Amino acid sequence: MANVAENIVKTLNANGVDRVYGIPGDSLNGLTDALRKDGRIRWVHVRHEESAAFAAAADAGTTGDLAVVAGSCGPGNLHLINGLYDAQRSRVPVLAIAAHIPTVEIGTGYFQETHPQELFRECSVYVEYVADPSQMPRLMEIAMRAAIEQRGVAVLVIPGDVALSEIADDRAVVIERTRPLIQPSGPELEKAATMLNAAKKVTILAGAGVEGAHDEVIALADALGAPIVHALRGKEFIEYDNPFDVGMTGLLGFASGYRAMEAADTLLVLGSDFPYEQFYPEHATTIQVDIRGSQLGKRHPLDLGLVGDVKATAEALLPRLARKDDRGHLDDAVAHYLKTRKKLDELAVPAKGARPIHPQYLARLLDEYAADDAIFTADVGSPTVWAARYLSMTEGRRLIGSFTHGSMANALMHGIGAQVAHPDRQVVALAGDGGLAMMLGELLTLTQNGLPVKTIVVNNSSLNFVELETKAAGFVTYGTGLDNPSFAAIAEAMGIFARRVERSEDLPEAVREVLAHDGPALLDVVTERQELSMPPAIEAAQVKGFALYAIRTVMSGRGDELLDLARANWRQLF
Ligand SMILES: Cc1cc2nc3c(=O)[nH]c(=O)nc-3n(C[C@H](O)[C@H](O)[C@H](O)COP(=O)(O)OP(=O)(O)OC[C@H]3O[C@@H](n4cnc5c(N)ncnc54)[C@H](O)[C@@H]3O)c2cc1C
Ligand SMILES: Cc1ncc(C[n+]2csc(CCOP(=O)(O)OP(=O)(O)O)c2C)c(N)n1
Ligand SMILES: [Mg+2]
Repeated sequence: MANVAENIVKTLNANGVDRVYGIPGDSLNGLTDALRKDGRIRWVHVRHEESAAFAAAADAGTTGDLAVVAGSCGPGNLHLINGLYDAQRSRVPVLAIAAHIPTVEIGTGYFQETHPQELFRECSVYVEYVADPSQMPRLMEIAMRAAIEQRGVAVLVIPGDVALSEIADDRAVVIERTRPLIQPSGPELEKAATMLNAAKKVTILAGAGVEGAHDEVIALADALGAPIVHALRGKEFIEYDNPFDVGMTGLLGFASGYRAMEAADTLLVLGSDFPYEQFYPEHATTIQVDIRGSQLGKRHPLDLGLVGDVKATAEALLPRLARKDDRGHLDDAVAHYLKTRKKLDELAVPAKGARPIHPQYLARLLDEYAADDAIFTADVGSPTVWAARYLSMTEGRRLIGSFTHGSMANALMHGIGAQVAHPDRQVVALAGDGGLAMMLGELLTLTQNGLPVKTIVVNNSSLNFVELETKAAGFVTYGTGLDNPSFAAIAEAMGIFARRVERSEDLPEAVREVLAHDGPALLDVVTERQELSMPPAIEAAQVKGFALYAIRTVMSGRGDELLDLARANWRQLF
């Protein structure tokens, strides 16, 4: 007779899951032994369970399929939590097997005891404790279905002894994702069409929900004469081959993205949960389309909310729209975008002489030399800024980040999952020096599992993004400096091909070499610490903040730093 763990492995096999991320432990013995005996599923051995969960998030995010992680009892599965939050908030399907202490010890304060159902509650769509083998395989099926249908994390909490118990029903059910056609009703579509037809200046805000609807959204923009602004998670799906593209909005966005929304009399939000209220236009009529009704009007008051899949809704809406012949709004927005783009590109140039390298230049070179179907991951911090502004998407490229959960150190861990899921594609992890150091041991995961991830370190000797936020808020920076070793030397000691670059003139060759290397490779780039990532429209509060920062810096005797800041950024300020 099979035991519970063997049935789990059988079910995973039946569902085409051929890899599990994790670290073993005695409470997981049932599962790891079942995997060993079966032999068909790859155990992706990481060095920190957090990495297993982030890797699974990127795996699921780039394939659309269920990814699986496992952690041992107590601290083992507790380490999964941050990565599971990331997966949950990015809405990707992940199943976590959280092993638990022996059933007889639960509630006694036993060694490694936690209460996983409570711990995982907030970062999951489903979490259940398997108290008895008779609950399986039903709970396994429910958990998988919940993760797949609700696009989120499902957690099964299984004591080691239950995993080793005989199962009465050794079935293996295949769970396929349903693909319903969801679109607004006829009268709702009519209402939307009437509003859009009456509008003079329509702008589209496109988010991650436009995945798979590229051509339909472009057709909509064409009919409406509407510029397309994107939210960060929409970038990878709508920026490419898009004559209506006017860039991103938000603090890290483009001036043109902000302005195209400001100038609109009607804003059409398609599959976006763009969170920053102050960037929505104050007076425009707002129409939002989202596949989940509960998302409607969450960020900004609506004039019309529609539940629908973007692709199906756009298709249904198109025949109801009268083509707008007045292209003034669109032409203005596109012209402004080209101007903004040019200004940003002017910053992506080599630094003079021995001055530290501009991170924009590094990002531009990566964009130029990376494969047409590269998967980029970017750390939370300034790497997110450079990725958003300088990595151009193609139909084949992907951009993965911890964009909604916002956790540091994600790039390498996401890179691991992206590379496992796509062994033949180029995976480029744009890491911060703070982020890389936080999960440095994960470089060993690359060597141990033979993953050719290219890790690019934006080495600015600081928690740079926090420095900028601090300055903008009018505080003197504190606790943000990083004393770094050579990351290239560390990588080499770990068996990774590495280069360190301190001068702009050496960068192009090094980028090419690292990207072309057949195996894991790391590029340690010493970049300008004082680089500014200016918001598209600086609010009065921020100007005041910078002024305040200047005063406080001088008063605290750090005027030299202020001079450095000015020297590094005169290009942007004047
Ligand atoms: C340091 C940092 C700075 C950031 N700065 C910015 C910034 O300046 N600008 C910016 O834009 N973002 C920024 N972000 C990211 C930001 O936090 C949000 O994650 C992002 O704006 C959300 O993008 P989105 O709306 O495309 O995706 P999501 O938040 O994932 O929203 C997608 C929406 O689409 C819906 N949906 C899914 N599928 C469909 C479908 N088929 N049809 C219809 N609807 C569907 C979902 O229900 C959801 O409501 C930053 C993040 C970090 C870490
Ligand atoms: C786990 C975690 N801790 C702290 C933060 C706050 N935070 C956001 S960005 C950042 C700095 C990132 O530094 P680094 O990786 O060096 O990137 P940089 O901005 O310097 O390029 C910090 C501390 C966070 N987002 N996540
Ligand atoms: Mg840094």
